[in-house]
Amino acid sequence: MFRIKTVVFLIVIGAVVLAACAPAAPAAPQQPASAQTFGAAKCAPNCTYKDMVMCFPQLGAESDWRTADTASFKSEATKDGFQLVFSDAQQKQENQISAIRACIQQGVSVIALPPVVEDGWDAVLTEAKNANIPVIVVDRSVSADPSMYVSHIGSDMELEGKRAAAEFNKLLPNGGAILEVSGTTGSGAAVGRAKGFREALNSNIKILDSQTGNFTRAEALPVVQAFLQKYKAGADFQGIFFHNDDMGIGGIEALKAAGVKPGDLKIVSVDGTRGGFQAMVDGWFQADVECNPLLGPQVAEMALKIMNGQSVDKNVLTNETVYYPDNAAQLLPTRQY
Ligand code: GYE
Repeated sequence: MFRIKTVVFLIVIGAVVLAACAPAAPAAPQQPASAQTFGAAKCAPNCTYKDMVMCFPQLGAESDWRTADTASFKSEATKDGFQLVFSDAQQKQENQISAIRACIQQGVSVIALPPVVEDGWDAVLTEAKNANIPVIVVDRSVSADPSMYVSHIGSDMELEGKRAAAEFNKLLPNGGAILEVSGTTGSGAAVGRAKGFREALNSNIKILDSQTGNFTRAEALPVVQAFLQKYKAGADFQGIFFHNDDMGIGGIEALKAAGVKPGDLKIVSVDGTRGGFQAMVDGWFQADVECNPLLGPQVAEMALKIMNGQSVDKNVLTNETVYYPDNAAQLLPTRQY
């Protein structure tokens, strides 16, 4: 009897002690700073495109993808009737930052930022936020805290890398070695594609070497030339992964000059531009992972919503696919970029 009482007593004491030590129930979660309130313009909720001045500090003109992206924003501005403050940063972050500062001075309604690299945006994003100017990060990502911008619209770069790897897994079922010509160092596109690619590549396929071609034809050509001097095509490596079509096209020039023939190597690229389709028709690319540059309409629509104080999604991913040589000739005339 005494024993049972002692046990009950101990259990009760134990429960009291446990309750006292348990962490306090969490306070009701704070409402995250949302797009609903941040960035709403004075004209809200009746803003129209006539009220919109969109700053678009384009990162450069390095590729056909970029040219199509720029055209998409410019034609959308004309169609909708908003003002686009366009600049070309020539792949230099400091140029993008000064363009953004000029836009803040000017008092634009929204900034659509395609960041050349991921890091180093905190200061200027804070300046935009303090000026109550909403920022939509477009295309590539930033490493800054998501509270620093309203939304991101662009491709899933990691998924693109995974898709490219899946193609090599099919093209080299017994394994082998490949080379990688990557995009701009530190850019969300290159970082994401490289990461996804490594995650999904079969372990019997080795990445022999990887160098940046900065997303341009001109810089990829010498990269492939140097590869061909160092490694024997076919024997030392069986394929090349290009992070975009322009670099693939530059690389093909180097391959041709070295006597490599279409089909000698397995080549997979990213973007799905007309140039990439032509490379599939010509037998050079075995697959082209789509990356859609036509972001103008989506970004404009979101910008107007933000101005009107409406809520928007934090991350909007573009729907994309993979293209193959078998119907490339048929699709080529329908390609918009
Ligand atoms: O793939 C490449 C361009 O950021 C998704 O940048 C974009 C990439 C695209 O130069 O062609």
